Amino acid sequence: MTTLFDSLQVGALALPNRVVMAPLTRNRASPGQLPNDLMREYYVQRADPATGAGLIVTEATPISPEGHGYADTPGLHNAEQVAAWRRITDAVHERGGHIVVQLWHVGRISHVSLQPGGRAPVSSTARVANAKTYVGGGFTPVSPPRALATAEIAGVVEQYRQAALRALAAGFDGVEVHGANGYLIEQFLRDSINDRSDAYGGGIENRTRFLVEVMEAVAGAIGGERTGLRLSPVTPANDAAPDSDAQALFERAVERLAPLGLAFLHIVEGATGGARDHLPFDYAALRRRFKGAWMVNNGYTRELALQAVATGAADLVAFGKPFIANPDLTLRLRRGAPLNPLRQALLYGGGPEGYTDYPTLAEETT
Ligand code: 8OZ
Repeated sequence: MTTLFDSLQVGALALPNRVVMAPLTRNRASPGQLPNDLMREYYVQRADPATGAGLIVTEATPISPEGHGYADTPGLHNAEQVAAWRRITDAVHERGGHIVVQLWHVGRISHVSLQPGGRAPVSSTARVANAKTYVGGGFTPVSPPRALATAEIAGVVEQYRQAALRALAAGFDGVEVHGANGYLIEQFLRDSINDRSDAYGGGIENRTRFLVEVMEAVAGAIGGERTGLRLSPVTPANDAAPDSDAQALFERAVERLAPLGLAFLHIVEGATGGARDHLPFDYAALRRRFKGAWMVNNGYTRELALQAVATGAADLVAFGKPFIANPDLTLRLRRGAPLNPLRQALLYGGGPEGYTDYPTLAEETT
């Protein structure tokens, strides 16, 4: 019988176990949107395959200056950032770990103070989201966006392609495209947000066009075997109101990606960080349309995760909050050891406190 602790070949990645560290925004990058030594320590603490993640998915990482929507998130849009990430990927690999970078464009979930030239954020729509963003020191309502002109969209797709190439230059094992949680890709996918009348709006073929072009560009640049995608078909995150037919939309999206041979699909089940049964959705029907590794996420306990892999319902299970509070999460799951509680107030911004100071089991017993 297959267990959570067995190895798995995922595209080009030979993973030592099936416990994945989910992408987690922590807002601890340095000025210049640069990864730093503190972030390196945090990732290395979770990289040992004997105790930590079989695969680390980094925090969401903007592909371009316009892709930022929160203070102190690390970018992947210039050479300095590539060099800074390289110091992290080298250290993770030295520890025996595997790491992919999550490629992010926030679209309208941004604030003019974070945009180049103080300009409006870009989206599929000019309608403002009823959402807040973190601008350093606190949360503030997002700014009204500007709808991308049809002729501009190819340029954004090109930003994804360039970022994927930079990911390999930075030493990552691959990428996960962030298609979830109400950000730019979902702003194109859902008919509750996308109000365009060009080839990128209207019916399902048009609304899935941007996602498909992005995935073709990324997989075309670095190979489908190094490319994954995160989707959240029913999440309400960031004012993503339900699509009128989420089942048909996401089934068609996954069907259209089949020719790319993606390494994995990462699915947030239910409301991100909330109820797993937020709205009905047939995830198994989605999976039947995908040949690669199936990664599940959202509120998985040890019992749920063991069962998901044992029954074959999932190939990989991504843990978020438990990995923040437990650098040796895999060892703890293996042993059935208790988990450290999360210190919620220390999630976003700040220094080592609530970031690199969570103890391992070994540290607790010495
Ligand atoms: C929490 C805070 C800020 C950003 C997401 C990238 O929801 C995020 C995020 C989460 O995917």
